[in-house]
Amino acid sequence: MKRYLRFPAALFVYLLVALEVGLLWGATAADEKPTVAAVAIDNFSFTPKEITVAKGTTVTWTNQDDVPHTVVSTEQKFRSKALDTEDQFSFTFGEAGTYVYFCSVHPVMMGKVIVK
Ligand SMILES: [Cu+2]
Repeated sequence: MKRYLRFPAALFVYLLVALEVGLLWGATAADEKPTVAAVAIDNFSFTPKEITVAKGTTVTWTNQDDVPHTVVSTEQKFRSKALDTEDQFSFTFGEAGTYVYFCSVHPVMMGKVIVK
């Protein structure tokens, strides 16, 4: 008799785990808005050059070049220090809008963050 009980018990545990995983997945899927975004600085350009994020998102720039770069808002909303290789700069966008920025060392380098 004991032998027959073992299977349903194992199945029950299995179903519980499956249900829990399902709930976790559901919660992740429902949480549509990412709160972090990344922009790489590589080969004298921002990648992606233009990024659209939800309000409240923190964008992090990482300098992957061998030369220093900066991340400076044209409207002075944010300004990084000179970023050496692998240095990072983060800014949290709390308000909707279009934020154009450039590298003050190489002003031809431009990027845009669109916050919705
Ligand atoms: Cu630069």
